[in-house]
Amino acid sequence: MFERDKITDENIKRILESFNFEGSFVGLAPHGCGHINDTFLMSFSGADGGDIKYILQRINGGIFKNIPALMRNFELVTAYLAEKSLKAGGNPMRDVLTLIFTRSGQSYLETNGEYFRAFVFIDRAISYQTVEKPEHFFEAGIAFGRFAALLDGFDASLLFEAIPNFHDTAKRYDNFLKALEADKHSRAKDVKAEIEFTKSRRGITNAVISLLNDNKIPKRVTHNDTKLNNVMIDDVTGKAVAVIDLDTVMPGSLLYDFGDSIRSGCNTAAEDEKDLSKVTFDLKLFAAYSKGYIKETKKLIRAEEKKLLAAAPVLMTFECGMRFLTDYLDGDNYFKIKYPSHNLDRARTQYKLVADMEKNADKMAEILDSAFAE
Ligand code: ADP
Ligand code: GN1
Ligand code: MG
Repeated sequence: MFERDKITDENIKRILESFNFEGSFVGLAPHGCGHINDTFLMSFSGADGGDIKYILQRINGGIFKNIPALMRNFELVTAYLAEKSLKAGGNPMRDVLTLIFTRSGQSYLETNGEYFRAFVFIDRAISYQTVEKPEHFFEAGIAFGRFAALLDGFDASLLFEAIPNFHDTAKRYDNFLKALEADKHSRAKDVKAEIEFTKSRRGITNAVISLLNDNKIPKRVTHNDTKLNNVMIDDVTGKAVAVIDLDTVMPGSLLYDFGDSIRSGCNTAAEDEKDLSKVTFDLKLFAAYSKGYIKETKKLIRAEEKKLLAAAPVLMTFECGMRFLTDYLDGDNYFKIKYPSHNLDRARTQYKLVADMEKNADKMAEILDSAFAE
């Protein structure tokens, strides 16, 4: 097994030989705070002495079972978005995640059982872990809303389902029950309150998936992982530059994307904050994101989706908390952790947010109404 923040010298050699990088290699270091892949910043020195940077990722082969098909999704979606950007007079190398291909024309490299891909580094931009300025979150709303609108014309049937049933909250609930039943690490006794909390919300798990399966709300091409740190914000202008982390772009509901952004961005503390008194749901941030997202998607959203927009954040936050709790019970096989109770701390923040959102349901609906009225 590899250590997650290291790449063997042999693989580094293969990577440098294989990908079409410019300049001479200077070094590489772990980068970012993603929970799934191993991400590194690579530095090169250009012929003129200038710095050239790339992002290198070791794709999580434990989670993504068919990496060639996943990368085909990446190629299709990024090419589609780059064309749209060009047509609109944009700069696709900056506003779309841009793959670096290998010298033999592949979008990834397999070596010694590990899979790597490389991207143009989006420079002079930050992916925030928590919202520092409400304007940034408004911009995140614009970026994810525009992403939905741009992909409205994309043929969803071309996409491979990288993680089946990803936002099927009812199936996630069944997985939670299985992990609880197995209780492989005898952790259930220490998380009785969280187990109760989960069971008491069983009734909401079908809210979106049943409508999607019955074709009562549209299946769209969605991002499915719209957390705040999956959008890059320009250092100078504060505007959103690009939506990144396209592993889970799959057919889904727009409600998932809206809900997951709210889950991650409206928290007044970090996702793994231990002091729950710091974790609250921020309605002003909810208003900022909603304004941006609805501005871009107003023409797209159908009445049946609109009705569920206020409930989507609760569902997605509950689902995410339940996934963290399930992984904790299961022995932490899915999300990267830094210490043994990390997933439990994450689950607790999510459940605190769920409780807070439930109390604010009416206000959330009012805010959405005014965003639609603008
Ligand atoms: P994960 O699936 O593990 O979340 P991501 O693709 O989101 O992986 O990448 C992890 C982090 O790396 C991002 O949150 C961002 O900070 C950084 N990152 C990823 N791609 C780029 C890029 N092309 N340019 C600059 N930073 C990037
Ligand atoms: C993971 O990959 P990352 O860190 O952007 C996860 C999301 C969760 C999120 C919780 C493929 O997102 O579904 O909502 O952690 N991604 C995957 O922070 O499972
Ligand atoms: Mg990410």
